[in-house]
Amino acid sequence: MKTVFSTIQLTHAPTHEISDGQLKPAVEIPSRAQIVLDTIRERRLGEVIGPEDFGARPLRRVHSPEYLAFMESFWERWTAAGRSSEAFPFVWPVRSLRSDPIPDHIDGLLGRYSMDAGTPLGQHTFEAAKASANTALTAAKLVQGGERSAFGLCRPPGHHAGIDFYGGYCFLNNAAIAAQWLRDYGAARVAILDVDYHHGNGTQAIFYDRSDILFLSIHADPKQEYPYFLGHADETGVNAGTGFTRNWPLPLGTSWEGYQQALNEACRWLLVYKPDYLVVSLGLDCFQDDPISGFTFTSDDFTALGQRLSYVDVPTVFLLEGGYAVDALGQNCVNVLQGFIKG
Ligand code: Q9C
Ligand code: ZN
Repeated sequence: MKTVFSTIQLTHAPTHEISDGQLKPAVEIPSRAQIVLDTIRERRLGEVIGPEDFGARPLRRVHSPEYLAFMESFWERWTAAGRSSEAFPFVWPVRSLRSDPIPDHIDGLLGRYSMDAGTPLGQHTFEAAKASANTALTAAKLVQGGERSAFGLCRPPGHHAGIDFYGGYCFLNNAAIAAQWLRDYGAARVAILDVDYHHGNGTQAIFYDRSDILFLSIHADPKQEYPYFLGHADETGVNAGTGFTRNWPLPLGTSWEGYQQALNEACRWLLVYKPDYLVVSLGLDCFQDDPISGFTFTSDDFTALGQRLSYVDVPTVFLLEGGYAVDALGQNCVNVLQGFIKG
């Protein structure tokens, strides 16, 4: 399986994040990508190639022009306001406040275009996010060109980012951008299976009213876990998209044993839907030693996960999402990918 990666993705190097209401060391850090890359080479998964530059068009198919313009101009405006360190939003247009008009002040804009205070936005963040999206698009193009599978070593991740907001360490929704690109270049149906520990709220919202992109997500119950405000079992799509979103919220402490029933159900939906392509939002944060998560997967369980996905037998694009136990991240990630290859 080929891997796509660009070192530009390492330039987003946050120092801190606001987690559990406190300022803590950042966990979505460059060494995550580095260890995955090192393990891919050690275990000879396959060739590693750089991404192609797809430009702004595929980003505009998913994100609003206003949001992309905000991201593009953010650092200049932030420094013009006399700020010099990574940014955190702190006021949001929640119920009874207005989402329009768009504020002029950078602190208002930060809140308008974000969903949480836990996601540091720095000088090189958007550059890295664009490289990450190009990595996803290049992996999608490999599979569109006839490869059975490809791995986009995306970082920063994408699945929490919505049409016009960032959050959950995500800025551009790599999986959504790749899925939409596959639709635009010939596929009739694309499925996204999100196995990150956290619900993929951004991806779900982007495709919620559509039947041409199926969204399936298995994750920690949002009543107990981030992102709290989406990912419940009764969210199944709206209008033309009714029935084309499915969520499997699982209790904290879920093991591979408990996970498999949901995964088998999700795989059955895939068999019925018969997508031309499958995009897997591949978080590795279901791991037992993940510092911010509460499931109990072992490293071997990730091999079994890859194996199970190979039985679905659809051309598959794997895109890295979360996973914060850095020492084991390379092993866990390559286990999924080699489990898939070896079936
Ligand atoms: N108690 C991804 O995995 N902070 N994002 C949670 C932990 C946000 C995770 C606080 C977690 C975002 C891509
Ligand atoms: Zn996650």
